[in-house]
Formats: sequence, C-alpha cells, structure tokens
Amino acid sequence: MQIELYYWPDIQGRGEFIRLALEAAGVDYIDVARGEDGMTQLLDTLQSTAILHPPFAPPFIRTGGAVIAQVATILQALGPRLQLVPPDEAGRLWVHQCQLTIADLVVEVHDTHHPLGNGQYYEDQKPEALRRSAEFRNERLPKFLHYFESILERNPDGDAFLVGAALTYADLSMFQMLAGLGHAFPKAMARVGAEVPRLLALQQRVAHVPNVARYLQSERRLDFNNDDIWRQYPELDD
Ligand SMILES: N[C@@H](CCC(=O)N[C@@H](CS)C(=O)NCC(=O)O)C(=O)O
Repeated sequence: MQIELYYWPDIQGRGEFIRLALEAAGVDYIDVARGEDGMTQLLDTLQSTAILHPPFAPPFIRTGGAVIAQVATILQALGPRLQLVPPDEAGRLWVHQCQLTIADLVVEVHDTHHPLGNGQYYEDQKPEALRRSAEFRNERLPKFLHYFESILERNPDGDAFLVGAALTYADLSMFQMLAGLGHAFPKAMARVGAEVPRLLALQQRVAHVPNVARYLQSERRLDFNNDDIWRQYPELDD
C-alpha cells in the first residue's frame, strides 16, 4: 500500500516527525510536495471538497484511500504497520500519550518566536517573543525535559527507550525535538541538557539507528532554517 506524505517542501517542520518514522522503518513513500508540481497537489488536496475527512493543515498522508492528518494521529495509524509501537494496547496508548505531550511542546517552541500569532512577522512581535522565550527557557523547557527524563528513568524495561524495550515513533519524535531545541536554544540546552543525561543518550541512540543515520546523511534531510518551528534567533536564547 503506497504512502503519500504531504508537507511544506522547504522546512522540516511537523512533517519531519512523519518522515523520520517512514525513514526509520525503511518503507517507500512519496514526499508529494517535493516532487514536480508538488505544491499544486498539496494545495489541491488541502482544498478538495471530495475528501470526507479533510485535513485542517499539513502534514497529512494519503494511503489506501484514506486521508489522515494530525501528526499524532498519523503516527498512531502508521505505528503498527511501521513496527514502531509495542504489541500491547496499553503500550500503544502510552506511546500516543507521549506523542501528544511532544506535540504540546512543539506549540510552545513555535510560540517563542510567534507569541502573538502567525499573522504577524517575528520582527513585529519581538518584545513579546523576548518575554515568552525567557519563560520558555527558564520554566517550560526544564519542565518538559525533566518530565521525559523521568519517563526514561521509570520505564520498567530500562532507560534505552521511552516505552518498552524497543524503538517507537515517540523516540524518533523526541530525537527530532532535541535536535531542534539544540539548534534553536543552544545555550539553554547546554544548561538543561546537563540535567537530562538519559534523554541526550536517547538522542544519540536514535541518531545511530542505521536507517535514521542514513537518512540524516541524505539530501532528503533538510537543514533547519528560520521558516521552521525551531529557529535560530540568538536573542531568544539569552
Ligand atoms: N496539530 C497539528 C498542527 C498542524 C499545523 O499547525 N501545521 C502547520 C505547519 S507545521 C500549518 O501548515 N498550519 C497552517 C494553519 O494552521 O493554518 C498537527 O500536529 O499536525
């Protein structure tokens, strides 16, 4: 069954959580918007009135006649097929819960540079961004990362993965989040990172999963840029 991924072609963004799962599993997929005429296809699908369960925003996938949006739902749907979830229902629910908490963190990262909303340029909301990012660095970032560190610490199957004893899509997403945070907030991450050694070890472990390592070296892996969720504005990391 073919999998088509629809996401903005020039950033990692939320699409990267899906891309990493597909790449780690080594399945063939079509990154529609990066292909010829891809943006037209993305926008046409987004605006199509023929889709019964339409996506609100990218990323979304099309597979087996279904269109599925929302990062956490896409991963929940693909998880068993990609063998990136535990076998039991309780384990799968826990992976999904972790993913939703990562999604909350994604929104908070985004809001450091756009606290007033996407309708205005960063430069027009800079004073608010400075205040918001200070709170993020000092309160929210440590709270989220300490929480996930404690998840590793209390995993009865050991601290190698967030859930159970094998790689899940939540580990891949945590890798992506830590990579993005290291890019956007190198100073804050140098401080908080020292307090979450298990998470940093997880980031390294995931980076060395053979399919992931191959992907990270490939041209398919874009660099972060300042249209992305994780942006490098040094003044927001001071
Ligand atoms: N909760 C959604 C958020 C989707 C989202 O915000 N997508 C962004 C790109 S990362 C977008 O294109 N938003 C357009 C909009 O909200 O109008 C998810 O996790 O997939």
